[in-house]
Amino acid sequence: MLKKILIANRGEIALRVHRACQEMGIRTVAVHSTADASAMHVRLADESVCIGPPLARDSYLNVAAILSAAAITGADAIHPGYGFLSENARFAEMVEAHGLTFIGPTADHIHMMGDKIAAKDAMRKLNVPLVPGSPGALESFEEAREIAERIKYPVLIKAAAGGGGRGMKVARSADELEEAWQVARTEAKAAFGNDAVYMEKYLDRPRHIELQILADTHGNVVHFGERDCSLQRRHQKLVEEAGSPVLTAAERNALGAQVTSGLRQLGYRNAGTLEFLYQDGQFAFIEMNTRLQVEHPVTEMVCGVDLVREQIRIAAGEKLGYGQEDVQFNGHAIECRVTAEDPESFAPSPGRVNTYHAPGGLGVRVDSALYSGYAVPPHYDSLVAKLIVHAPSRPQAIARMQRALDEMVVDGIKTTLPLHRRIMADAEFQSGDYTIHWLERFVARG
Ligand code: MV4
Repeated sequence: MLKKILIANRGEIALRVHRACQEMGIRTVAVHSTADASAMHVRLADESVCIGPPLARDSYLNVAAILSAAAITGADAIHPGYGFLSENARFAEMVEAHGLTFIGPTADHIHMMGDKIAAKDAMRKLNVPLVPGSPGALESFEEAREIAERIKYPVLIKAAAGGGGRGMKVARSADELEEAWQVARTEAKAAFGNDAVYMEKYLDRPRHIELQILADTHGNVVHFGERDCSLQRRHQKLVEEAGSPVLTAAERNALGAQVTSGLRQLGYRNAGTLEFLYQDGQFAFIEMNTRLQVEHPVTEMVCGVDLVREQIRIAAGEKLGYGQEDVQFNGHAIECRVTAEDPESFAPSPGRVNTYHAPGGLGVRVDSALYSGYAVPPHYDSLVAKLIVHAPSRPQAIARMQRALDEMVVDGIKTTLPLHRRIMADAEFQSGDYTIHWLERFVARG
């Protein structure tokens, strides 16, 4: 088993990884910027190393500083968390080249899934359902026009190096295509240094449903069902649920069987999430994330699994030790992402937290690095707490979330707590009948 893990991250996810390590008897090394010297992840870790100034590029993205920190502390593995270097194939490669274990997939699989065209190619070969579109990169405007005529407008042009909503252009008719093609390519070149683009039929009212999987290094692949992440604004998720309010067990099992058999053929390892659009009863794969995700706790609550512990066991070469038939789905879980932002304008609101009071009680979990007196620095992601509830049914989970939101206090900075209270009280949210467009409209109507 691994003896000491360096956690190459900050905030609540650094704590989340630390907690799994502690329970496994593994020592932890925190790394931090000068802005995070008094952060909770630094306080709780067994050891800590300052890796640079506040700007992420100089600290949490500073590969040389992180590898040096691992060397001087004698760590034998690195957990990247999410964001920062978590999906950087070269980082994974360098970690392993330095004789350390990267707690995640192989550099080759990270690289493959980072190229959205290569990822779709792989899924096509594995018979995972896709959105109709170009078979690969668009070679010319002529080809774009022919494919758009065939699959019918509206269509989307997406950057191969994009993902997460960056570098997408809609063409609603033939006269919008040339501009979409030009702008998409120019922006892709500027943003990613790669102007490869591809085309998909534009789905106008999908849900965003993702499937969690784990794969060990002995050929065992298991899925842990889906998360519905449709409640987002400008590609930032606010609320996630497990399971989706609209999916049947039969649909979940069929998709899961397809995906796990595909990933076994690929030789994928560690944790992964496949993102799908779901509309009119059909799934269409769009992207795969090769990291632990922010919203992993809702899956943990419903399946009773510690996904970080599993990631560490897999990285140490252990077998999963259970099969798909052992994974049970119990009740319903909801996560609210509480951010340090104005709940109406979403303007960032860093600063000192005077009072922090976390809710508790049956079925309530808070993943947060907050404490009373902590100053939320302005340099990083605005997430300050994930409030997660678990209950036997969706209506009971909503009632529990409302109760927990009312108990929770974060004073001194603005947070999105009031917005979460409004969402949970909304009849349309409660009905479960929403798409990826619902939240923007809800926020706009105020
Ligand atoms: C789409 C789509 C409609 N049709 N692809 C945005 C993020 C990136 N992961 C993929 N995205 C989308 N791809 C087709 N063919 C609509 C979106 C989309 C979206 C997807 C998931 C969650 C929120 C979204 C918000 C706007 C657009």
